[in-house]
Amino acid sequence: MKILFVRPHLFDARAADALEPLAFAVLSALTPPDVERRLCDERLAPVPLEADADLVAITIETYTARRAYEIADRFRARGIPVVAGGYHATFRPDEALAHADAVVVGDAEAVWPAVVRDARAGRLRRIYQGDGQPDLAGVVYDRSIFRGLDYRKVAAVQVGRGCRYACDFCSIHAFYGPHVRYRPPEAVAAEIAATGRRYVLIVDDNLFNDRARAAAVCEALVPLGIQWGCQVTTDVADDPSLLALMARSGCIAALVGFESLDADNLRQMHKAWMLRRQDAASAVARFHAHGIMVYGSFIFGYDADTPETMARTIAFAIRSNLFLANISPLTPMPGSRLYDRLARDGRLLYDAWWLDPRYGYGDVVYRPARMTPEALREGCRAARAAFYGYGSIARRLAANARSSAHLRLFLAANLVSRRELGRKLGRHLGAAADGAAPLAWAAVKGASS
Ligand code: B12
Ligand code: SF4
Repeated sequence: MKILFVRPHLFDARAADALEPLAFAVLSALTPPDVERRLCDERLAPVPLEADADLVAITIETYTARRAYEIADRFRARGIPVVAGGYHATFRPDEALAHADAVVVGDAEAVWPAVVRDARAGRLRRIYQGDGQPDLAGVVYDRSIFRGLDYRKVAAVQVGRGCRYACDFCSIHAFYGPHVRYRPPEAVAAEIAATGRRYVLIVDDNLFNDRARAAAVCEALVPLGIQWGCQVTTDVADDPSLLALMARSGCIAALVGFESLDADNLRQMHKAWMLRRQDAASAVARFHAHGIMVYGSFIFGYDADTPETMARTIAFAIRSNLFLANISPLTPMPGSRLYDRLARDGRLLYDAWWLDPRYGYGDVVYRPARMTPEALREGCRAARAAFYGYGSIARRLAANARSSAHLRLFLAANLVSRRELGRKLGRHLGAAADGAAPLAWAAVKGASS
């Protein structure tokens, strides 16, 4: 039996920020050894639509759904069954089933062996309900599936799943609920050591779910001599000893979800707990004091936002010498409370923006309270242009370049972000809109890097 794993991109084009998609390392480890398996990541190479396979297993995120369905349709037209999984397939299984023979809802660990067995026997079920809470202690990530693929030289590693918070807009809470699970720190350290990589991204959505566990992970990383990045909530900044331990174990950069500088917005996001903490500027200063660069995440478009609040926020991001900034218009993801609220209030501009051919990356898909959708979209564009302008990069570089490692990472990440944004903004999801272009991008346009 041959399984083709497919990781679609947002469009039929290449991406410069592709990291190893761990979902396939998990699926590969769960697949019986006599099954031939191969991963195609559309961000690196075109999908081999003519490939010989007995089963196609495709991962679907909301932004990649349109493209994933195009690819799935092509394989199914050749009589090859398709199984879908991942965030979007979990939130919209019925939609996915219009393009796939089977959908795995939730985590795959508990059901993937049954999917392979049923596919072999030619009797796939429509829905496989993953056990929401597989024990992460036993999860194996088979990285041999990435062999020969030209990913960035950064090992993506997972320490745990879930988040203790429940932000209104977040897919993580919608996917995992209130449960947080962890891998043993020594298993994480052993996996990192086996990759031989010097640079590591811990992909957890919040590494700071549990102080003792976060500290244990850092302790396990110290002997490895690696440099690593992670995602954390701002409350880490209240804990100087943990910041010091993070730095000692090689943490060089952290993505921090500030989301908004406005108290009413934070309340509406269910992030009121942040108001009891120190302000954003002093949080950034504390990370910097330990040599940890700060990648700030900001969402514009909650009800208190206006063009002025956006301008003020981006001035803060530049003045605070953030390493990177993720600046997004509020985008309701299916499954989130935000999506349901905006739908209920009749504020959505599209029924399912991720499938709508009018939607372009970075567009606003709902009616903001205090400005037009266009003003919000343009405000975000202006904010990104200001933050990733060469003047801002030079200023922020001077403040962040404490070592040659900081300097290299800062420059590479800022230049890639600047370029990727230029490529993505306004672009329609899925294959080229005119329908004339073939699905596989390589033959199409020198759009790749
Ligand atoms: C690292 C990361 C990135 C990295 C790179 C990802 C990569 N591999 O190259 C970067 C920074 C580039 C990135 C970019 C983006 N990301 Co991202 N990313 C992540 C993150 C933090 C970790 C992914 C991961 O490795 N997970 C670990 C694996 C093991 O978990 P998993 O993928 O969920 O897989 C399990 C199940 O879902 C299931 N499963 C998954 N796929 C399949 C397929 C089949 C066939 C089966 C059976 C099962 C199955 O089984 C797996 C094992 O149980 C996730 C959050 C998260 N915790 O997953 C966000 C996340 C996936 N990203 C998200 C988003 C929105 C984006 C962007 C669109 C952001 C943007 N606005 O541009 C971009 C575009 C990505 C793209 N090009 O397609 C959202 C997706 C939400 C949604 N509803 O779809 C997430 C969930 C973050 C969030 N907080 O909401 N991302
Ligand atoms: S803190 Fe981050 S990961 Fe946790 S629920 Fe909020 S946005 Fe999601």
